[in-house]
Amino acid sequence: MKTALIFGVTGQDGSYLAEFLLKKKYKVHGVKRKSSSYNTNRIDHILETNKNFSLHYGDVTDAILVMNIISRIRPDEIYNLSAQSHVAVSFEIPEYTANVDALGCLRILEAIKSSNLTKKCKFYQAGTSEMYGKVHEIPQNEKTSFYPRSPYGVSKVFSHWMTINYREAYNMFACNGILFNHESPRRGETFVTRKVTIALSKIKLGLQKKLLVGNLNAKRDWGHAKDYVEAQWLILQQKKPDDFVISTGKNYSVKKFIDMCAKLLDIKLKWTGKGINSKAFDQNGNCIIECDKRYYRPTEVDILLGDSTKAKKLLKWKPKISFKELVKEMVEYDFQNLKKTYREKK
Ligand code: NAP
Ligand code: F7E
Repeated sequence: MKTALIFGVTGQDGSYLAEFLLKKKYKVHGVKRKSSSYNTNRIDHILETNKNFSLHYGDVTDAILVMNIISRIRPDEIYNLSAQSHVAVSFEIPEYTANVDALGCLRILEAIKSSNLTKKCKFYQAGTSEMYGKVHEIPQNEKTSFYPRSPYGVSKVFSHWMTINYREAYNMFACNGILFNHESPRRGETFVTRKVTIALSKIKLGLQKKLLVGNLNAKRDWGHAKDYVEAQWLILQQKKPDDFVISTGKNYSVKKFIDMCAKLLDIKLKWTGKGINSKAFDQNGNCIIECDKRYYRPTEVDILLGDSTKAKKLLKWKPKISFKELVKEMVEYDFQNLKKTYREKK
């Protein structure tokens, strides 16, 4: 029975990866942060039912804890999914973001080395398309150079190179996944996709009047988190440690995402204006979407599009869930959930 340790298990990907590994008969350990309110809602269903799943308090900003957890569990595989993962927030708390997203990875790598686990333990680092930032070429592949545009992106570049350095210096099985945006009904509520599916569902149910957004023209290569955690596992099952781009190869604008959600909810949108003056009206003539400068970033990543040819060839990986199916699943989940909560309250 293999043992896996997941940093960031309470997050979107952590929860899907834990489910995936438990199905593969792994013993799964996860690290959760101490918080004053419950933060395990994405994994409660497995915590209650699976005896091969256990949680440990920890934080990647605490080197002693990281060291203690790793040396005690001595896992076969470590997935570092922990991060302050919100790009816009990283401009507000850059030093904290670097502490978690850059130094966090280094602390884990160093703990593997100090615990004499370099031969036994494989390591996965959750890299991101945000490292491409102001893109040097379209589409982006493993050889495309980085030009990060946020403290988040810069911190992830540090972790990317640190992972490669430990691989080369200490012969570790340490790999980077360079994952493009991936979403799901478990996506954090302040990322644009989930923010839109929740807000439009509430507007449809008469629980909210308006949705305020930022840059509608940004284009993202959006996949489903379930498909992407499978790729994370596959990366660690190869003969040699390596780095892989994981993406769908198709991109859509934020505006297109909103249009698709509105259509699924039978909201007929009529757009007026351009850029920050864009507005959308519903069939009753109510303005239900506006842009607000609060949601624009000091430096934006305008367009991302991944080329996963290497993953297709070596990992035999390709996304199973289409963009259309992803949007439908997210809209249906939020609409039905909100409808139920609203009815129960009434
Ligand atoms: P997420 O939902 O924001 O989850 C982040 C996880 O990290 C949560 O479990 C969070 O714990 C934990 N965490 C935050 N600070 C920590 C700290 N100081 N010590 C230990 N754990 C900490 O992110 P996600 O969407 O699942 O993404 C997983 C990873 O992939 C992240 O590293 C992200 O940067 C990266 N990534 C994501 C995408 C994407 O599109 N989703 C694309 C590329 C790369 P709490 O629950 O307590 O906050
Ligand atoms: O923004 C624009 C925003 O916050 C997507 C993280 O998982 O994926 C994620 O980062 C786009 C950006 O995700 C709003 O300006 C417009 O262009 O959903 P997001 P992200 O920044 O792409 C990458 C791969 C990661 O690694 C990250 O961890 O949408 N946008 N209006 C908005 N974004 C937000 N959040 N809110 C808005 O109102």
